[in-house]
Amino acid sequence: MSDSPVSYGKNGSIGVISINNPPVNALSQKVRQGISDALEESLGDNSKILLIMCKGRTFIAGADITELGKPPVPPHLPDIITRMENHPKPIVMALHGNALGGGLELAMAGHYRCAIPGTKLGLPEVKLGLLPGAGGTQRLPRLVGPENALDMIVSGNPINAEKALKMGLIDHLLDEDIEKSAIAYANQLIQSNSDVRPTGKISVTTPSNSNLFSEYRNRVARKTRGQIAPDFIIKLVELACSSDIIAGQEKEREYFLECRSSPQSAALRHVFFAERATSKLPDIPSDTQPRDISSAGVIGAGTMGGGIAMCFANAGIPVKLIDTDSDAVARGMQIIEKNYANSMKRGRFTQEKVDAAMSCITASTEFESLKEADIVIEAVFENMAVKEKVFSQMDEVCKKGAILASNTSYLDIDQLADSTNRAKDVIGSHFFSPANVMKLLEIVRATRTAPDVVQTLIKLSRKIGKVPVAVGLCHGFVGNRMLKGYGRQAQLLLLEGASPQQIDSVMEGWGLAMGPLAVSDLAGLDIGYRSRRDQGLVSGELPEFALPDALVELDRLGQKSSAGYYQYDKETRARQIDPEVEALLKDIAARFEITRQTISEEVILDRLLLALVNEGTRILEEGIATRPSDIDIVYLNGYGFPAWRGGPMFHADTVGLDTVVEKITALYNSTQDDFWKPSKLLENLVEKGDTLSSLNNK
Ligand code: 3H9
Repeated sequence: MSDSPVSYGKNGSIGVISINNPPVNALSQKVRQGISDALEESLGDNSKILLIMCKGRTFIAGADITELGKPPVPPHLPDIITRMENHPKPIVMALHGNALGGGLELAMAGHYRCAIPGTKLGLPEVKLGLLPGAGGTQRLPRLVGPENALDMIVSGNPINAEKALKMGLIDHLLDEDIEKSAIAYANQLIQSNSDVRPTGKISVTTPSNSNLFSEYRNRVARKTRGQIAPDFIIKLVELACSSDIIAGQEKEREYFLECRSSPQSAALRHVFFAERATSKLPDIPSDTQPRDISSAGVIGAGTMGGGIAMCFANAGIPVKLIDTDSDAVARGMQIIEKNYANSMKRGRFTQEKVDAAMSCITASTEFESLKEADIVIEAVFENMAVKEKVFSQMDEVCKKGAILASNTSYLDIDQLADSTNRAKDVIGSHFFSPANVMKLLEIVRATRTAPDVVQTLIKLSRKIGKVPVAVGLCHGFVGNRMLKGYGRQAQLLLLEGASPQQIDSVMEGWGLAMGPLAVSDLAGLDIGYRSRRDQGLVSGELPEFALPDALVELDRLGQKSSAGYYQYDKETRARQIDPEVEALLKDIAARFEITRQTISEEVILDRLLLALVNEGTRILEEGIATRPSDIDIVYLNGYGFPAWRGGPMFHADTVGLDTVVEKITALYNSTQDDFWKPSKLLENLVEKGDTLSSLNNK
């Protein structure tokens, strides 16, 4: 029996090519070979039409991403696609599930396309740092026009079959029973003597706006900053308007190969697998049954609590939002309503969706109303005594088996578990602000947390649209612990001579969504100030806190008071350099006997990024993170790190660990600062000539 994932057989006059390559029918070498063989075989029989369809849950979801980093093995997809388009018998493509990337490119080379309702069609290559490399940039504009093609390929977002029908990307909507209705459709085409219809021969409609491409480039410039693929895509769609398919595909191939070998694509492919790996924990069997979560409770109706409640409501999970008095609850509900109104204004939500979500949220001042909830998350003031009291109340009220979670950013979950009689049901669920928007959820495993509770949180995260990363217990967990060293370096660089604007611009130029000082201004400088006082630190005593302490004492709390590290325009929130901050910096530097001098871009990048790398590898050493790629996912989804850089750990590999250790050692030698002692893990990896990525396969 052949082990090919592709089979060919006859159904009356129809030659049926059937692909079966679970889980997503990716176009592996074997699949390509199988399709190529089947096309050949069909030439020699009396079939009148060919039908290509897939077994399992989806049509082809694209090229096999695991093959993209390796030397390509024939037959190559673009060659198969050209053969299909030039095939003498009409080819019908029947789609279900997802027709993505190379899958949609293959479909567009067929002569007729049909799909069951709800099928997703898209060219998501840009999300992998690529562009469609098998004719997608040339055929999509021919089928749907250059405007729609630009939107689909530059965003990488799929459209559904219903929209695809309207746009002309498919010809026919099938019934749910794909096999039966696709055969019926193919027979219909035979009866109407439908002929081959090569997509490559269609001329692209001239754009109605003669400035389409330059305007489009400007429109997406901010979003695609630093990435190479989007600009290539725009050029290729423009080329499709003026050249034939052969010339267009030649250029496409050239740009595709450049993207495929770029560090950006390597980084984004790493991210693709890293995101999926976070759900797999080596010490928790994958068949561990999660607990059922049909209802939830959130304690604390502030910004965080409200945002968390919205996450449940958006996923259709009824949630009780609790606070101590009716004013606090009313304020919380008002913030939620305002957030939803903003989402509607931006077109992210419809009125219907908002109504459905709001109907899931019930506000109350009664703790008792939490007694039926399957999970309760506390999001009260960040103070151990306050949280301990809340946990003991939760323990009293909540039903047996309910999960008790804390949204703390720093505190010891073990200590919170001690205030209950159910330590195994206690866990940390660290959302990031704004909780209804930010994708990251750090799931903090305390010493006694039961495995099924961890599994439940992982599954729940995916359900409420979050990317879960399970982490161990330490001050600040993974993200904020790493941020501490990073923030400290930013402060020291300021005293040594850099300006807030310089530091932020360098980091933003490198790809971060916001530089460290702009982020602090956005979050509010008073939060850190209060926490330092709670920890007993004297204001202005340590150089790394002297400036933020001084700013808060001058009532410069950040964006909310229109002044912090910068001055902010009250209307537009645009930031401006503030001479007062420069003067403060001079005074503080003099007080600590630091000579201010010119700081280079390279020094800023090195100090900030290496701080993340050194602390990240200490976190790995201590087993707080499961694998380096989990740390990358934390930084990408919680801290605005650019995905196309792969994350701080991937970046370290890109630089080379020997260079990393050399630079960190030089920083230690010049500062004698213990923070800059290279982590043991880094030293060991360099000694063995290994990479951090080698630790990802856990
Ligand atoms: C391309 O096509 C280039 C061409 O233009 C040019 C050629 C010349 N390859 O996401 P899930 C694995 S580039 C290999 O959890 P879902 C995935 O790792 C490609 N593996 O399921 C996971 O493995 P595991 C363009 C793949 O239902 C398992 O399948 N296409 C691929 O939540 C299940 O995946 C894309 O970028 C692949 N292409 O979502 C589409 N896809 O179980 C990428 C998935 O071991 N794929 N796997 O962790 C997706 O977006 C989602 O997987 C999909 C299903 C929406 C299809």
